[in-house]
Amino acid sequence: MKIVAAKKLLRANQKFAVENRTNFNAAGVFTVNVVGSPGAGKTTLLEAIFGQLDDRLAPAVIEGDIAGSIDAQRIEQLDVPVVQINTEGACHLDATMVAAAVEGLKLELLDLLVIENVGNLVCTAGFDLGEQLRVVVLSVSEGDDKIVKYPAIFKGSDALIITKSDLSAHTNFNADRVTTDMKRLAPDAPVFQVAALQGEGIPAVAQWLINKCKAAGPSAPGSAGGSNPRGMNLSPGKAGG
Ligand SMILES: Nc1nc2c(ncn2[C@@H]2O[C@H](COP(=O)(O)OP(=O)(O)OP(=O)(O)O)[C@@H](O)[C@H]2O)c(=O)[nH]1
Ligand SMILES: [Mg+2]
Repeated sequence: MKIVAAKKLLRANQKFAVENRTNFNAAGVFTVNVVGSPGAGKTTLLEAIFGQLDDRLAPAVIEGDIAGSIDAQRIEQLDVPVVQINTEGACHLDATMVAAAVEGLKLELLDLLVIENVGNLVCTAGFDLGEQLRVVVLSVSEGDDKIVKYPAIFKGSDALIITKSDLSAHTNFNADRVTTDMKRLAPDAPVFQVAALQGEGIPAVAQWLINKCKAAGPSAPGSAGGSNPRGMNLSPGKAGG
């Protein structure tokens, strides 16, 4: 019987993640890994953001789901290029899946590539996909104790987006507690609150993303950087969270 240690798998993933990041950098594409529980509101958030980007960024999406293409169809309706990955049981994307999906996109035409990971607060924490940013989504109906109970995914994220704030009054969710817990684990990560269906809080998130794209390198968002490298940080980033 052959036993492959988890550490070896993570090391192999890291190699592909570094390659992905190098490719994204060379193509001038800023890449964001969106993680969160099933149903936290990840796709709805993307729909709302894309609705407010106008022509300021040229986006594309990789959708990760265990099965089906419901989310990819939603993104396609916005005329945003999208590739669906079906993990067929795996509870997270890995860097090789992303590398395969990227073959279905014209990276050189893009400014922003959003990867919506499989809905999961645990498995997704350990796998660097080659992204420049990881954003974690937490909806108010999930409870305000999640940062304490699932610290790795929050600690390894560059921003927290609290979703479904329109439902707050119907829950005992304490946004101050969540913000304090997040600041303890990831002091530099901004915390946003949105009600994506209503569009509330979305302009701030969209502007933050645009600023991050701009700060990543010399290619102006909207100009789809071509072969101009953005000079992004090629360090291994978020693995092993
Ligand atoms: N009230 C309210 N409902 C929301 C909001 N955002 C999302 N929802 C609802 O929450 C449900 C799940 O939203 P999705 O965006 O599909 O969630 P997801 O995180 O992409 O789900 P998976 O991809 O399956 O993990 C849908 O019924 C949405 O309409 C919001 O801001 N307010
Ligand atoms: Mg989704």
